[in-house]
Amino acid sequence: MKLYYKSGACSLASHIALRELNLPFEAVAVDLGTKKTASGGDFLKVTSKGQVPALELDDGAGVLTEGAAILQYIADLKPEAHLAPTHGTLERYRLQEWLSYISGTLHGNFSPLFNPAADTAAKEAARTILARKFDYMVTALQGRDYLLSQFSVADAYLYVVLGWAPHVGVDLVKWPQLIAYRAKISARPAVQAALKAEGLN
Ligand SMILES: N[C@@H](CCC(=O)N[C@@H](CS)C(=O)NCC(=O)O)C(=O)O
Repeated sequence: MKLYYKSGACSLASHIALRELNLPFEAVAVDLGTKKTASGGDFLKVTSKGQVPALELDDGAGVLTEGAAILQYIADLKPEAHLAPTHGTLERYRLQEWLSYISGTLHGNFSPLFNPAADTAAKEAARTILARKFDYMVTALQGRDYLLSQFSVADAYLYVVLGWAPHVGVDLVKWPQLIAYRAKISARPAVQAALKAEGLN
């Protein structure tokens, strides 16, 4: 498999999942501005969406896009590791519920903050919305270590998205519970390995 990624972007969650499971893969860095891969290849030929993560599957099975799908695909390669609950169970729907929320609501509200074309008012509005969502996340995580009954790919995704906050003027110090949650996930060897591979620690 080949994981197309940009350092620190949402693709880091898929990268963490691959390392959690010790799966063989090649990591290919992408310049999202030029849509070129590190070796000068045309990323738009890999996926015309031009977005990371993109996972090129083995045996010519094609390219999978969308973090929520990729994370579940990776988790299901080693079900015994329980990075995703078993298909058909309520817990599996809980995982999908979280992946949708993290992608659509959390990640989605970061987008204006990364968009140089967004004006100050749009950015301030996004910060206000994110603050409310972070309050919700504190409630959701109250009394639990992880989003589900154990570490899952949803935690890898939430870890990555929360990590963007200080880079866009949202100080997580107002949410010490989220800082503690991130610290716990950060301590995982696979997370450290993925950060190192992406030049982030
Ligand atoms: N819906 C996609 C969104 C992926 C996404 O927003 N990727 C960002 C990096 S975090 C990206 O590639 N941005 C470049 C672009 O949109 O051109 C998913 O959930 O995977």
